[in-house]
Amino acid sequence: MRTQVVVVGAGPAGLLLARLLGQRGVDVVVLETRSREYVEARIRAGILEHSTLEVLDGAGLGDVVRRDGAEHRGVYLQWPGERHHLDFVDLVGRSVWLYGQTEVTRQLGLAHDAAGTQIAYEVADVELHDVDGERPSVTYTDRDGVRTRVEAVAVAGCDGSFGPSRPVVADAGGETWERTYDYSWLGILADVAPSTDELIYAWHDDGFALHSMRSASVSRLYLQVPAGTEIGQWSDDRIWDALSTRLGAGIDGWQLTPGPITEKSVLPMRSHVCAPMRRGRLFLAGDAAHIVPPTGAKGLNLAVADVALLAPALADLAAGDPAAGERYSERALRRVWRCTHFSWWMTTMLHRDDDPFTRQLQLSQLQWVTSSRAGAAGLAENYAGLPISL
Ligand code: FAS
Ligand code: PHB
Repeated sequence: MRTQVVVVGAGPAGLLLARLLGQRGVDVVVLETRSREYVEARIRAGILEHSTLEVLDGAGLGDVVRRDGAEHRGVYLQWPGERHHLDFVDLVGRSVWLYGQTEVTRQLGLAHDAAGTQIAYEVADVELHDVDGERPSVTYTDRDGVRTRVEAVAVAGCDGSFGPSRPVVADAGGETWERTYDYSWLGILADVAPSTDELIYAWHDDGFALHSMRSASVSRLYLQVPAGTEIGQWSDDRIWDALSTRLGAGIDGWQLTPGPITEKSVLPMRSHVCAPMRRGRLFLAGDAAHIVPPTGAKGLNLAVADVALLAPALADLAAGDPAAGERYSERALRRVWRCTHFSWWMTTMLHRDDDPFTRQLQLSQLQWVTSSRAGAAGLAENYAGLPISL
């Protein structure tokens, strides 16, 4: 089989890249190990940056986000006794959109249905070949057990942090940076109206907590737990009690309304960057190239930014320009490192640390970004206002 670009992975990066390439008339084959139902049900990110919405507009999905999502002007930062709102629109002229990653993936799937994109779900034994040459190929076993080879002009590694693409780059001398944190997030979905209009990021002596949401009737909340926590150690009551305490029940009479928990999981926290984000005709995008702790709401948005840079480069490569893609890695990594720093900064500022000196630094940072317009604008620019290409 021959095509122009093979996309490995049908998460948001792979599906969006395939969509943008298809719109440019590029032939694409997408390979995915999981079932479509599994991929579309994965509960992950919830916040779309302004620039992400602009990219989704280009993919023909912006209107559904504006219809079904919710525009947020900013977030609350909180520590015991104090809650402060940062208004991103006032600070940097850009808002963010609450719209779940599951919906992004589902809507991309519908767009591919309409376009007739070739997506093979539930494949196995995916292997990449000859990426250093001009005719790379990918072999895989389809769900009927048939071993297949696809030859292409380029391969896009959108297969996340445990897929086959990243090791292919590492094997050629790619550099990796890793930072692990000694805490994780326990996340819940609950069938209860949010107790806040916009997200609350809370610093507390017991640990960090985040009140997010998915709709007017579904809340999404997280709390810091020690790394290695087993979900069974936390009963629903214990979760709600901890969230209520950490999110400041009692501040100006505010209360957290609990409700039925429909999903709970523990998400480990780490930062990881792989450079370069390519090897020959293999190009990495999304979690295949980088992982950020979710405190800065950057994971999904970074994947979108990679794809927005990669799609035109691969289209030019497919059209016969051998130099296309030369600058992709360098351009993408500028934003990757900016978002990696911001995610590390939000994480280390907000999560409980055992060192008393560090706790004073954290509180000083929080007091600064909520009292200084310059400090607030710096956070707002990184959270809501980064352009696709820095
Ligand atoms: P993905 O991991 O989403 O997609 C990669 C795809 O490749 C998967 O479907 C996988 O099945 C497939 N694949 C893997 N190996 C393959 C192979 N050999 N062959 C073919 N396909 C293969 N980000 C936030 O901003 N906020 C959050 O709250 C947040 N929460 C998260 C919670 C969890 C549990 C996880 C794991 C991540 C979370 N993230 C969050 C980050 C997340 O949203 C990612 O940034 C986003 O999914 C990146 O999209 P992709 O790069 O497409 O990677
Ligand atoms: C979410 O809604 O899942 C979410 C929002 C903001 C974050 C992380 C997760 O920083």
